[in-house]
Amino acid sequence: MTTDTLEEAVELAIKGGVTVVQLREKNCTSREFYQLAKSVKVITDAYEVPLIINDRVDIAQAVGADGVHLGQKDIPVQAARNILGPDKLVGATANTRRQAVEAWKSGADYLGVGDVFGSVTKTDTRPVTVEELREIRQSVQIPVIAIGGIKADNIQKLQPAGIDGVAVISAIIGRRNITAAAEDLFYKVNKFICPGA
Ligand code: TZP
Ligand code: MG
Repeated sequence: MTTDTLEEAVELAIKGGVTVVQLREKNCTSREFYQLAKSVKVITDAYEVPLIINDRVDIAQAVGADGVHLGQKDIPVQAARNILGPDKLVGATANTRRQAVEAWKSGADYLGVGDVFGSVTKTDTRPVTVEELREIRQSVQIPVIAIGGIKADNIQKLQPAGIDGVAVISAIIGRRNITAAAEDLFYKVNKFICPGA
């Protein structure tokens, strides 16, 4: 990260066009995660950008976030929905067609699918090909967001999958000029992923 705080990085990324922020924290206490979520939410609220909390329904609820993102080892989508209610976003990671259909039928609002290009940020991932991504996209009626090693110079390869968006960490947060990196990706998402959106 090239800023002193995550809050600063989030603000710079939003200025470059990021439309949703997901807060991921794997190495901190619940108290620290809660406090970080609260302070990141001050920024996302100021820019009216939705904030989604990774893994933790309790923290999403405690800070009034817009939703939660759940992996295959987190609590089930339906359980999170029961806690958060119909108006919050419940996203799910799905890397096979079966997982995708199950999450969709359980009431997920969107799917995160990857690792599409080999992430250096998360290494315990399963590779998903562009063809598999396309099959998943065709199997569900909720937005499909690709993740994993996506950068401005490989995003175009996702075009045949017909997906709805991309999620990135290093391609924005790991860059020296966070706003410029987000602007570049935003331009390419609109050109190759969501033309006409
Ligand atoms: N799930 C699959 S890959 C990944 C997650 C959370 C990390 C994405 O990070 P990066 O830096 O954009 O590859
Ligand atoms: Mg998780």
